[in-house]
Amino acid sequence: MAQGAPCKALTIAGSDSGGGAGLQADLRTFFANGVHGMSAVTAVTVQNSVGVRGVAEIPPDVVAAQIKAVTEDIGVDAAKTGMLASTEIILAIVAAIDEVGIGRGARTPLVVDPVAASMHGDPLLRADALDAYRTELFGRATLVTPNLDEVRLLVGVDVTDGASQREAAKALHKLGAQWVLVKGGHMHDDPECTDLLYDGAEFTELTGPRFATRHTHGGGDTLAASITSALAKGATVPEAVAHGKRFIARCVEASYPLGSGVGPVSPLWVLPG
Ligand code: PXL
Repeated sequence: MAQGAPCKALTIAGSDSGGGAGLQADLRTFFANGVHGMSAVTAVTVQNSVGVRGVAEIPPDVVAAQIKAVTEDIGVDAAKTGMLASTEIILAIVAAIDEVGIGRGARTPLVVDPVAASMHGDPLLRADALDAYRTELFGRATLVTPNLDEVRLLVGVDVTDGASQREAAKALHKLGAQWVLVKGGHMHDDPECTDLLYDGAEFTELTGPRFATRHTHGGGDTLAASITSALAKGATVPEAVAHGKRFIARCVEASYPLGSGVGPVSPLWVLPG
């Protein structure tokens, strides 16, 4: 007997040929959270565990058409963005999500993970596209989830402790996002991973374990995708972020080596055996 369809989530992101990060991480995270995953591909990266060898951007109108195609027929309960590559792609996404009702104030919540570079430092966003994040995308975000490098690029705040993390959250909130999650995972002096959630009124610290592994490729994507999964199922933002934090901790614990470089975090622990 056919079962009812599960909740549905869309990732607007780049492909990682090595399968560690990007839309591959998003789709397996949606699956592991019991959510039907869909993708609007923004770029194809030529990549392995050592680094990014090349990037081919998808034409902006094709990115927009993917968003419209899945929204009009299948429906989207929550969406996220990852690698967006260029200003032109961001502008096409903004027009498409406005048209179909994705984003802050619309029917479908939007998580914006402002991916700027791979963990090896390879650029995944043209430098001139930061402005489109600031002026176009953040104001449409239900939640933004920058890491510390992205915080520095977007608002020029160097996060080194709790006070600067709060300052960064305030500056990011001013750019128009409804909720801000400043991830502290890269603050290596902290024996734990402390992320800060802010809605313009209240700060909430979320603390998780720090694991001694270098295999954390796709960690940011997996966190944002697990938050998006919970939003698709109807959770509030604080509930979804708390879920994401628990989920990513287990994925980092279950990470594995791959190739000669950096291996991925993994949601395989949800499966038996
Ligand atoms: O983890 C950020 C990220 C997102 N998207 C793509 C990536 C990476 C990191 O390498 O390759 C396609």
